[in-house]
Order: sequence, then structure tokens, then C-alpha cells
Amino acid sequence: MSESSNRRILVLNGPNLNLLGTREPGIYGSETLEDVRVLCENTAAAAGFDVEFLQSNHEGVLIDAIHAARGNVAGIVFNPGAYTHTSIALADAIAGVELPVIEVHISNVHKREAFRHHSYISPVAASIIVGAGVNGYALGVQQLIHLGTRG
Ligand code: CA2
Repeated sequence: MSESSNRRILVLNGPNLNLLGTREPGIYGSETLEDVRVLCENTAAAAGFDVEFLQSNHEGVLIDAIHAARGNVAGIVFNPGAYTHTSIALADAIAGVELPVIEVHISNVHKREAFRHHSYISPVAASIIVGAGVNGYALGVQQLIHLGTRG
């Protein structure tokens, strides 16, 4: 891993998160995904880190992004959306790249339907942030930086 990839973070978003701020504000708040991108960039910049920000509605695109992250970033802040509850393939991709992944959920999934209580991602995540609203992304960026810079 080069010096520059050490100071770069991938923020990855799964299906339907492009709709953030446009519907269901009672569950997901009124901030847009663009607001989340700026929040992540500002949080990372305060510690001298850059952010690569990606959203996809396609599982294979997310898997490719995780593979491409290897050697290029210090770690991944990942909201896998509904793939959280279904995707062994995403869990395998994370296990395969050996990068720290911070799993983020805007809503408190444990207060919601039972099918949202199980995550295939959590067993391969370094940390999990749930129910903090979009601030969870900022906490995720800070946690990744903390993991990478602790002695
Ligand atoms: O709470 C979260 O961040 C979730 O990962 C969001 C997923 C949901 O399936 C997970 O159980 C929990 C859904 C993302 C859809 O985002 C929307 C945002 C605004 C309007 C409609 C969907």
C-alpha cells in the first residue's frame, strides 16, 4: 500500500440510497446522498484523508468496488442497504480483501422489521454503527481513521 492510499477512504453505498432525502424522511432523515458525500469529505479532510464516494444499485458493481479498493484505500465505510440482509457475496468480497470495513446503517435496524435484524456483513466488519442517522457516516470515517492511526 502506497503512502497516498494510506490516506484515502472508500465510502460505499448500496441499493436505493440514491433516494436519500427524497422519500421516507421519518426513517432516513432529510439529508441527501450528496450531503452525505460532503459530510464524509469534510470529516476525512480534517484528519488529512481523501474520500472516494460511490453508490450503486447493483451487487456486482459493489463487489467490484470492494475488490478494487484493495491496496488503494485504508478501509471502507459501507452502507450495504438491503443487501446487508441478503448478500453472502458481499460478505465474501469483504473477507477476501482484508481491509477494515465499518458497516453503517442510518436507521436503527433493530427497532424495525425482523428481517432487518440479521446482517451478513457484521461478521466481517471491523465496527458497526447503527441508528445514528447520516452522522453514522462521519462516525464511520472517524473510526476508520482511528483504526489506521492507532499505535
Ligand atoms: O438504515 C439503513 O441505512 C439501511 O441500510 C437502509 C436500507 C435498508 O434496507 C436497511 O435495512 C437499513 C434501505 C436504503 C433505502 O434508502 C432509501 C432512502 C430514502 C428513501 C427510500 C429508500
